[in-house]
Amino acid sequence: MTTHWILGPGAIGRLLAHSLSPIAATTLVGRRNLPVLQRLTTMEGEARVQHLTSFTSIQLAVDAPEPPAFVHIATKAMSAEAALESIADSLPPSTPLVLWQNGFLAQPRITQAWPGPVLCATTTEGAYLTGDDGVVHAGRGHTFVGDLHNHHGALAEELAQTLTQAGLAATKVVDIRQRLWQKLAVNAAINPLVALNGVRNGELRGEAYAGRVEAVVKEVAAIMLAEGIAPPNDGNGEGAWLALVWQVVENTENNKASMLQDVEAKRPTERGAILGPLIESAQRHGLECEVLQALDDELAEVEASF
Ligand code: KPL
Repeated sequence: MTTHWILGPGAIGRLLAHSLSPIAATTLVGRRNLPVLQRLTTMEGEARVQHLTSFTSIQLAVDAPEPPAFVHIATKAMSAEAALESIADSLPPSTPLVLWQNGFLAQPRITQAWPGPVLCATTTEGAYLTGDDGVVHAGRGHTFVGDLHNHHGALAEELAQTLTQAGLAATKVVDIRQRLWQKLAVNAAINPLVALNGVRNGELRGEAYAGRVEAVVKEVAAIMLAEGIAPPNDGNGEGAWLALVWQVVENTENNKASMLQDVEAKRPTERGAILGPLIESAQRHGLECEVLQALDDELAEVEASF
């Protein structure tokens, strides 16, 4: 049995742990211990209770269990590097990491800093927590796995097969950088606006917000072009990006986006991982980013008030 450590027992982390544990030795690693008996509510509405091992990073350092085959980092983007740091002394530096973050902040930094292989995963699986001992698998999606420099294709294939066997359909890809930026582009057009205005995704179609969505997409499309990120669905420039954004808004019209959930819970948002790389890229390429900068400033103000 291969061993997987899952750092960050949030919704995706616990969904991963529940899915992998019948086929692999799985350990959740967090800042505190969780109840040993954990409940997964499946897509079919079935409740499945499993015994999941959880450790704190301090316990890992003391107990020195056998090194894992994979370490999944499933924290929020802003916490990924600190989370890795907290267990780095318990890991051989050749250990493969799998990064599950949104945006494009942790991925390039950790890929550069970590001596072993670093895979990135982007997923459309939907899950939410129901307290310390429960997670609901709310939407079946697909996961794409690859590494930023395409040096670890065999490992990405092995992981994709393992995830698929665990019930989370996954595919190895050679364009994970493109996919991460595409997701970031969509997130940038939806998340800040809904978080700042306290509305569900579908409301962005209304008169009050649609123009602002278009203004964000205009800046984002120019940045994507400069970054060499192909427009979605073999489309053309700004129009293709806008069409994708409206498609996602429609598909997720009743969603409370993750950034809105963060603001409501007075948690730091992922603006640094979503707006940050876009603003940095715009500045590097001499492109306009006033709209993105204004959203980032407004979110910074909101966070400062927590
Ligand atoms: O991924 C999302 C999020 O909530 O972070 C979107 C696409 C905005 C859907 O809610």
